[in-house]
Amino acid sequence: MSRRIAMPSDTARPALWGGTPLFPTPIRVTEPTLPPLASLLGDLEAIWTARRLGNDGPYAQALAARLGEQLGAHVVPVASGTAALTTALAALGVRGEVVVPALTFVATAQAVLAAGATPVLADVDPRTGCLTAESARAAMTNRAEALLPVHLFGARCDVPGLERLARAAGLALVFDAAHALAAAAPDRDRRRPAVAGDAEAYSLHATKALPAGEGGFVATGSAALAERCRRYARFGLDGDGLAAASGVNAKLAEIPALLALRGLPDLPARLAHRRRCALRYRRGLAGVPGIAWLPADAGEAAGHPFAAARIDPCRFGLDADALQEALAAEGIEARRYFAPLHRHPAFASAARAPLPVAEALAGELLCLPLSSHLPFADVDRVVEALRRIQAWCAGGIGVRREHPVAVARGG
Ligand code: T4K
Repeated sequence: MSRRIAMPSDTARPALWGGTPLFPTPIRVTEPTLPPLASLLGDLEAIWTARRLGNDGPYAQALAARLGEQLGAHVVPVASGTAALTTALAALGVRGEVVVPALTFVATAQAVLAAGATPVLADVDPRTGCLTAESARAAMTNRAEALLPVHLFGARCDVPGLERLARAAGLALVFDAAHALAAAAPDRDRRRPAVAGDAEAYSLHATKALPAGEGGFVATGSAALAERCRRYARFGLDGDGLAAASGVNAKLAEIPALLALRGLPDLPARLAHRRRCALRYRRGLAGVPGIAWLPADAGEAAGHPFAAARIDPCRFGLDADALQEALAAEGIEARRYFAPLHRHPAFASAARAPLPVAEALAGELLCLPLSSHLPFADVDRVVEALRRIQAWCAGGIGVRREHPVAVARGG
């Protein structure tokens, strides 16, 4: 007697294998949340009337003042997060080696080069993906002049440990806080620690929780360093109009400054929404084999800039690349943030030793859609997509035959 084989229903069939896409209109991995257009008209009119578009105009100044109050720091607005990093390093006079975590966006290392210094790569913590004092020490030589840790995906680095190391070794310490905008939200209870290290560099890119389009800022506890940052970002010019030091044009223009300024009151609500979405993903996918998260503990990811899933190919049934493709077929954009820095030809020689943790994490990471206004229903549909893809692959339903990139299970 022949055995009957149960055929999966069409709703169980992922789109890549012929099912109906769960998002007929594709969704992006992220998109900016903007203030209502009507609420900006008065400001736009003021800018039009004054014809003041840049050069430390009133909106850039107001943004710096407001952020400064909220961070309890001196704030220098600049043209991008990358410019914020370069500005901080250049203003600190860093020209030698800078220890950078291998797992970050390429901007972190590019900013070091732009400052005229040399990035040296260090491995990262497996639970957070961040640089640790130990991994930094292992990458340091006597040419080291600075540490440049990244609060990756909003997970705060071990700030006290890195500050101790920097102090003991006489190094400058700049934090890449592009993913850590949560620190810029108002802190009514004054529980937030002071600016870490010598300076923190933030991004106001369109993909961030406080989007200006392009923009960023340096936050520092030192008035003198803030002044050197301002000068560097303004062609090196001093008040007398003469260049006293090297510099670039990295000033923040007025319209991006306006967008960030008017978005600032909404920042706490945006961060809270991102956190709720991130927790919904974690809850919705709990128990699905082969899915973990970075940082491992949701509580560590202040502000949840990304929903960074880790895909174990053997347990999930697909690797992160193949899953990205399967999600794209569902109409879901997911991103492989980040290729480790030493995989970029420009930084291949910046690795002095193997970087096994960064390498392993980068091989698994896949960022799922997340924005400050993503509907919960969309989170739930992404969860459904992941569940049906995993169930399909776990069932081994023709995966290996029909999809060449699927991996063998159990290995
Ligand atoms: N340090 C770290 C750790 C960083 O992650 C970054 C930047 C920096 C430093 C440097 O900060 P910035 O100099 O950029 O301020 C994006 C961003 O360009 C970049 O800011 C971000 N990190 C990086 C992780 O991602 P792409 O090339 O992936 O962006 P793109 O254009 O593919 O857009 C991603 C998604 O967002 C797409 O679905 C489209 C959507 N999008 C994008 C833009 C620009 C919108 O909906 N609207 C938009 O205006 O780099």
